[in-house]
Amino acid sequence: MREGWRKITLNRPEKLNSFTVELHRQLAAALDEAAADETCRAVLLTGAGRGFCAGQDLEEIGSEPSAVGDLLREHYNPLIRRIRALPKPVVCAVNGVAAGAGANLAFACDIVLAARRAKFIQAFAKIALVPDSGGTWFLPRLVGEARARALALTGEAVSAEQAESWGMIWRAVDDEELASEAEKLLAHLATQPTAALGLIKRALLASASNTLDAQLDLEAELQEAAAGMPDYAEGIAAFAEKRPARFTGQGA
Ligand code: LHQ
Repeated sequence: MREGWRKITLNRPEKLNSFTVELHRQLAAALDEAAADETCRAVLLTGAGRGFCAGQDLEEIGSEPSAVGDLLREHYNPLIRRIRALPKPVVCAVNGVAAGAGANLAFACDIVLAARRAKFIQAFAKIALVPDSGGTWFLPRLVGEARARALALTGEAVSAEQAESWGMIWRAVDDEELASEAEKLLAHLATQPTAALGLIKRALLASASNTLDAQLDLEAELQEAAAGMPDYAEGIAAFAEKRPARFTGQGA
């Protein structure tokens, strides 16, 4: 536990941190702990070794079609939902290759930094599967239909720099600066109005399926909730007094 934030490291470096059921269980538990810990105001997700995550461990996968579907329903889908619903920022530091569900796990996070050596690969078609873990939802929204279709259908790798210039990720950084840049960002987020940031995540999630009318109503509702929180009073006071705000991150 750092000062106000937690780091979660996928740790099967010899297999490029590909997912086994065990790794899923560990990650789910770590995310739940981070969610429950009031002193944790932001989460960093990264990988050990030279890769970020190579998706499903292809040596562990069952041969039954229903086993493939069950893996998604029992582990991958809850993972993506957990990250999107976590009411605090989740930063992903993509330290190396992100393939298959590993790429889409990164896209589920709120802010993605990537080392220049990292690559994003929709590896699914190469093994005659369909992008999962939200890939067919994230990609068109992140990079538009034309690029989403080509990436999903060819499985072509996208470099970190290309990913940044396409708006697929927030920023590509030099390999040796990834850890320090990520930590700087986490240290900043850990001082911010966490409960309000949680409401921002809720609004953005809802916008994907809302009409403008419904979204305007939701914004009014969430703004009212935010304005009832102590950090709002502190933000206004700090502005008036021309000093940095000292947010607690607490809700009402
Ligand atoms: C691996 C893996 C791996 C096991 C590297 N498994 N060992 C969910 C649920 C249900 C159904 C299916 O789908 C899903 C979601 C998915 O994610 S499906 C997509 C699964 N992932 C892939 O297809 C990617 C497979 N990996 C690769 O294409 C390459 O390894 C990449 C491009 C990621 C990296 O290439 P390199 O940098 O050349 O590394 P490498 O291939 O040499 O890998 C290093 C080691 O890691 C190697 O083991 P070894 O014992 O030979 O040193 C690989 O076998 C192992 N590894 N990915 N997914």
